[in-house]
Amino acid sequence: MSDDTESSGFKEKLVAVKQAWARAGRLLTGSPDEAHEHRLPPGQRLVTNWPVLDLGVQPSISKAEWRLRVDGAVQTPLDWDFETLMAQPQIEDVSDIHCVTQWSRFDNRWQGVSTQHLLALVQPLPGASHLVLHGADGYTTNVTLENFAGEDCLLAHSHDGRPLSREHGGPVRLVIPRWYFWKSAKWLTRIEVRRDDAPGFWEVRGYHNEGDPWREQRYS
Ligand SMILES: Nc1nc2c(c(=O)[nH]1)N[C@H]1C(S)=C(S)[C@@H](COP(=O)(O)O)O[C@H]1N2
Ligand SMILES: [Mo]
Repeated sequence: MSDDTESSGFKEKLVAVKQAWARAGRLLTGSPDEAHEHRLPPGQRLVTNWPVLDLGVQPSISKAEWRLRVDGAVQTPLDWDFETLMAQPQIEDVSDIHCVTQWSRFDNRWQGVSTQHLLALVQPLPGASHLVLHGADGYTTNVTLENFAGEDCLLAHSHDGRPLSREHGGPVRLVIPRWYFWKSAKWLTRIEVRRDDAPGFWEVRGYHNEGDPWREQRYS
């Protein structure tokens, strides 16, 4: 009798472990819909603080000084100051941050200008396929035009209703929530639209060229 109870308890544990493996496997190989039932991507842990990651420099740019240039393979290049950015239609989007160094932060409420609005203004030329995002600290990162144009992507000037702090990339950073956070360039000053791909700072140093947290595209 006691043997039976013990072995059924053991069985339950085994099933639980196998279920966990199956779930983990699904995250890597399943459809995106299945994967997103689980909000924390594989290998990530949840934090409630907000870590700061940079190259050891945090440029200090006032709103009066800030400029954004969009150039390259576009019909209409643009050069914005902060006032012009604020005069554009504004959106708010809530999304999760997933950093390749394995922390995730849920429910970030961003305010700013959608990348779709920006693209509608500059009109990428036929053949334009990739972008390089430039930060004032010399940082660069590459992204496909398609991924940049996601409806949850924005040029953010505020987080949780407050101006973005210098350490987190203020006055303006990019937010591309569906990819590891290294694609979200801080202190954004230039967006270069290209007809070819040009790997950025981390992409040439061993990071994955894409960076989908749900597929654990961390390193190449
Ligand atoms: N300009 C610039 N943008 C950057 C970085 C950087 O060093 N410089 N680091 C990237 C990395 S690796 C991460 S994880 C996030 C960190 O953003 P946070 O400091 O606001 O958490 O910014 C990304 N954008
Ligand atoms: Mo990162």
